[in-house]
Amino acid sequence: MSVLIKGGTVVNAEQSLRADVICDGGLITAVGTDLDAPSGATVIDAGGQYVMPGGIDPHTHMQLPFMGTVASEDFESGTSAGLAGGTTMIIDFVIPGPQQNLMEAYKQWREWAEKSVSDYSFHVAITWWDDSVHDDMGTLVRDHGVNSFKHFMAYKGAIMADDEILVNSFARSLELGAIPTVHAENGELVFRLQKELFEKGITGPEGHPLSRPPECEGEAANRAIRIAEVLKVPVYIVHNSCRQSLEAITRARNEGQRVFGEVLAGHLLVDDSIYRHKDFDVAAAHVMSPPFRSSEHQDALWKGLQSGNLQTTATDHCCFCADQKAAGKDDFRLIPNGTGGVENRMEVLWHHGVNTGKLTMNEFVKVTSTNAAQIFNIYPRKGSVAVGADADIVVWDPEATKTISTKTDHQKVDYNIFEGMEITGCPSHTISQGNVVYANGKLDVERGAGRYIDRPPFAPFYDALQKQAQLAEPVAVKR
Ligand code: DUC
Ligand code: ZN
Ligand code: ZN
Repeated sequence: MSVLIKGGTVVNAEQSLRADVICDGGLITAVGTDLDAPSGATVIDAGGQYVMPGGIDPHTHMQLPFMGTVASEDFESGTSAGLAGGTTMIIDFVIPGPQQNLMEAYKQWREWAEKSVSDYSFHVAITWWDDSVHDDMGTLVRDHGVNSFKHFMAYKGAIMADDEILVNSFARSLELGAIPTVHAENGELVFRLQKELFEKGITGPEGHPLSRPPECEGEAANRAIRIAEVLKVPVYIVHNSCRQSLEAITRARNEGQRVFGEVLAGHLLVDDSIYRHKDFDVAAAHVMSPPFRSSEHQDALWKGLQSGNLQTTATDHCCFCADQKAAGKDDFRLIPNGTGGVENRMEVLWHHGVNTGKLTMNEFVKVTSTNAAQIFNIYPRKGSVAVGADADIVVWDPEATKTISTKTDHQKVDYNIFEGMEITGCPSHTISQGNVVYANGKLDVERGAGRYIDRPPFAPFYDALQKQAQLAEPVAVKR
């Protein structure tokens, strides 16, 4: 299938220009003025619209088995919802259970993801440690296109990585040319605070944010960053929700450390008063970790995005319906953690970022697509409207308006955390692998059309880091 996108303004991270775009054989084959349509091409009139790289959501959890249940959104429905919102690739997570063989978990997730309708890739979580984990990390990087490993510093007694695991895995990541990523919350403190609150009779969702204060996140972010500093490995902190973790990142970046930070659309826009909602279902629908925070933190996060200290936006899309959230009716600790948003990330970012003047259009492209492609080493195949890149494109209508609602979205969850939000600017068309998969409100997707995207290791840059680590070898004093 070939497609000509005619008369639009191409917006990339580095520049905007009036140009037509031709997609053929799954790739972008021409970007230029007054291009003629190849015979049989579908022509999209992009007059008055922006032609941008499809979004990359670097943090989703489709059909994740978690807290005694399984996330309601699967890889087919979740990637479909993503395409409806202009997101053409997700990076999801393989999360082995404690002691579960890494390769076995990886194969399981690959099988689950085969039904994806858009491209996808996987970070792999390190939830325990022994020689087999060390060796499997090597196999994953060398033979399976994995270049990032995730560490949960929270979820004690389940998937939490303690300092010993962090140190082993960060050091191994450097050896392999992979980047460690962390969910930064001090799991010991969260565990203790949860228990104290529950014993004081705080059993409802209001206990959730109280048990996970910003200080717990700031401490963990700083610890992960300092471990990475000592081991000389870059590090990526997922879903920063508060000023404290942003400050840890900013401080380290100012010192020249290679630290990256992600922020969720939800953390920018939803505030923590929701946890005190009278209706349990509404409050519980917002339970995710780290929790939504006050406006002080939201303001800081926007500034982090504007200053470039936070580089990527994501959703942590991990959906649970009301009947699943009800598991924690009498004990907030049992409410499955997770919220959606893969369909809405780009439009809420555009509305609250570009329309308010907080972000330029080029910065919007950076934080929704290009930076993730660069950090996770798939640029310029992804994250760019350029000849030779994958034809993953969103045609953006800046005048279109809509009211976000679970009644009209495509996400497989019964509550939308942006419910009722009126936005201006959303996709008119989404093109995935050169096919028009979403046009004027209608999806046209094929189960299984999504491809697993290999992400190569970070050589030769890491070779230099390793050499630096060797140069710093101490010399014993001869006595
Ligand atoms: N946080 C969530 O809210 N859900 C899934 C995992 C996570 O870290
Ligand atoms: Zn997390
Ligand atoms: Zn997550």
